[in-house]
Amino acid sequence: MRFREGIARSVVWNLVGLAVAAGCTEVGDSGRLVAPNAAFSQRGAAAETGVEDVTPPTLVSVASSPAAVDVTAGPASISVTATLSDDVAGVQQWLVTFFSPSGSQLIQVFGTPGLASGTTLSGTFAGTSQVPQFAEAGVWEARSLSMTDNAGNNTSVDLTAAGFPLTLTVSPVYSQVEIDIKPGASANSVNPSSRGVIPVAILSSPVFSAAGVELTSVRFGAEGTEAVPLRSSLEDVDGDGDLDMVLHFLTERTGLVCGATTAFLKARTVGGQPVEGTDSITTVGCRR
Ligand SMILES: [Ca+2]
Ligand SMILES: [Ca+2]
Ligand SMILES: [Ca+2]
Repeated sequence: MRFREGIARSVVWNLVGLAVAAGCTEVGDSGRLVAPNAAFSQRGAAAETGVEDVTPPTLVSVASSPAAVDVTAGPASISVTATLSDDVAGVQQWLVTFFSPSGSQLIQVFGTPGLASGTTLSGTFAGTSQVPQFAEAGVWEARSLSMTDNAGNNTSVDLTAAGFPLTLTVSPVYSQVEIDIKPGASANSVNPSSRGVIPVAILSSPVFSAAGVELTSVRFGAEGTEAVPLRSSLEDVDGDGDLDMVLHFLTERTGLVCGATTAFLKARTVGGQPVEGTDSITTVGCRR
């Protein structure tokens, strides 16, 4: 025990020595050093020299890559490289947000600060993020870049106005499947003002089984994003010996308007493969 007492004594001596060196006024009960003068003297130094930072970082340039990703089989990476500068405190963090075509999904790329080269006062910063599988297809857009420095100054820059419009094209690759609007009828007449339903068959083939379509993923209409199926059944509508999937959609939900000549069906298989089919239509019941 004498050995331990020796260590304890030397710790006490070191604490007292540190307290003296730091100009502390007391050693707390817990042994924690209390140094009320330290923060005060730092503030005093800043005030004396007039060093303050009230200006947020500025954007020099920004780019993203790649320009397009395919998320059919899984997520994909996207990276943003930004050249930023700051006057005194240095860049602490920055953020670029990409919005999906509908605006309902977003992907954030940021750095904290993610310095790739240079310094936080003038450097190139990089960040990466993931575009998830099944992300909305189309052209995504980054509207702004926000930056904060170590003093807490924050700003947001409109990227288009700044001359750096960042876009990302997300493209699931659709497999083409054959569909038959109004199976059995060759004139696929659609009355856009009808309150009825439109039957659509997804046809099976030697390499594609319509039974493997994920029912909740099916959409049908002017773009293939509109109506959800009311009901479905498996039957051989084209008499080739394999079962096809017949779905019924409310006409009023399809977005089909007078003069439309094609309609699209989009879906995914239970395995996650996007599929797309199209068939011609003739609109009826329209004013001439
Ligand atoms: Ca600053
Ligand atoms: Ca037909
Ligand atoms: Ca069939």
